[in-house]
Amino acid sequence: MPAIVLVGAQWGDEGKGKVTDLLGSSIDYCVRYQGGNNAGHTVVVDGETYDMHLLPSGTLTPGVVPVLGNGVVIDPAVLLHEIELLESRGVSCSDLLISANAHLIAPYNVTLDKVTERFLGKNRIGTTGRGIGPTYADKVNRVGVRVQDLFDPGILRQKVEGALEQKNHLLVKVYNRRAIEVDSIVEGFLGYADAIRPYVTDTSALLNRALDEGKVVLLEGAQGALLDVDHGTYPFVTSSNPTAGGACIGSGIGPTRIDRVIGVLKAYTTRVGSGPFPTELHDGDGDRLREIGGEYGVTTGRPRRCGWLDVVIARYSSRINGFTDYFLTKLDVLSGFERIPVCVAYEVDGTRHDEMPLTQTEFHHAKPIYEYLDGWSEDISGCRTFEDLPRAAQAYVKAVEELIGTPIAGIGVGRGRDAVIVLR
Ligand code: 2SA
Ligand code: GDP
Ligand code: MG
Repeated sequence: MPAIVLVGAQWGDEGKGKVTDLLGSSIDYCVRYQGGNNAGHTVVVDGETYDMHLLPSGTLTPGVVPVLGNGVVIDPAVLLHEIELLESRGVSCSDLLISANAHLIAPYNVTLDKVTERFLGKNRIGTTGRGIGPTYADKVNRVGVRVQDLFDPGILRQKVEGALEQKNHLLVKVYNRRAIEVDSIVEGFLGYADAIRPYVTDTSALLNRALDEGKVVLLEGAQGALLDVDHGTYPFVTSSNPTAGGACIGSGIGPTRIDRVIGVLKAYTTRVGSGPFPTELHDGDGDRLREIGGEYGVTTGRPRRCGWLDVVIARYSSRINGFTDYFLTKLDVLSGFERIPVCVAYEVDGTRHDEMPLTQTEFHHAKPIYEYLDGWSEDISGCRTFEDLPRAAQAYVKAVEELIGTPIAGIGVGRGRDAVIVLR
């Protein structure tokens, strides 16, 4: 099997870290292709919890080579801290490889992210404040700083000067802040150069070579399809392409290399940050999903907004990603609800929509149309086969599979590595 892409099918936090970890024993490389340390991928191994922010979840599997592709944005301080933290827990990061073309998050971009959000007030995006958006803006604006610039002080200074010329104007004139000094930024970056140099390589060449040799490459998406800057609920999105197409751009492999695209779908829905969310619950059921599901941001600690499963979104996600199969996660969290609503369509100003509405305004006005499925009361965390599940839980899985029209390959029934039912 050549390359596999794994994408969050909703607004992130579907359990991608756990599913990546599950696939760990059958892959050779695990690649992050977009985003940065805004991500929070949790993996629980033998009762030990690892929160991966920048490094791929596959780092935790001995023998898997972790790769940060060209599409990732890297905060060097966070990178080195995460490596140190993992190594102090006995996880080796010595095989890590980093693209020379990945962009670096400069301290001024972290500042700008936070200041812009404050300035936006009630219209804020609800970013993680990690400098992600401004760094991708610099990349597209062609004033970004890349990993390779760390090893060429002359170019590095030139790029930082170019970037700060625009930003200091903004900071001083618009945001009433002090100007940022070129020297301090350049010195700060150069301070990381020696530590980062050993990891840097041409990751596109490496991955293509590995695929030629029959190795298995897993491309691990961060955030989720509905946070995609092109296909998500713009402007309430992240500034990269988590969708499957982004995996090629952000890793430097061609689409013909990919033969499986896994969608990770949570059995209900969550969202962190601002933006429309048709099935959001503002009642005791929402609080219950949050508490039982542990729905708090892995990076920021923010409580996640919770709601029922939305298959309009799942079908949309299947379409834009070309999912071959799904992993349905956190089914155990639904135990104990008498009946479980599933959103099958929207009503927008009196009109039924079976597909995602065309415009942002319509989506903001979308009211869920629910089908109600029977719940179950049993604790299912010990189930390891489909037949172990209570009848109503089996019916829920089958109904979801039918409604989304894509096969479900696995079901998550708990946080641990073994808490899974593999179907195919
Ligand atoms: P940003 O910081 O520019 O990427 O924020 C833009 C939007 O993208 C959302 N976003 C996320 N949504 C879910 N999970 C994410 N990772 C962390 C986690 C989030 C956390 O695993 O819990 O700890 O809060 C993530 N990263 C970005 C963000 O909420 C904005 O809506
Ligand atoms: P990711 O960003 O998609 O990797 O997801 P997060 O790690 O941010 O959030 C998912 C949370 O659910 C983590 O705390 C996981 O340990 C947990 N989790 C993953 N799969 C399951 C599951 O099947 N059941 C339960 N109860 N928890 C799960
Ligand atoms: Mg997460």
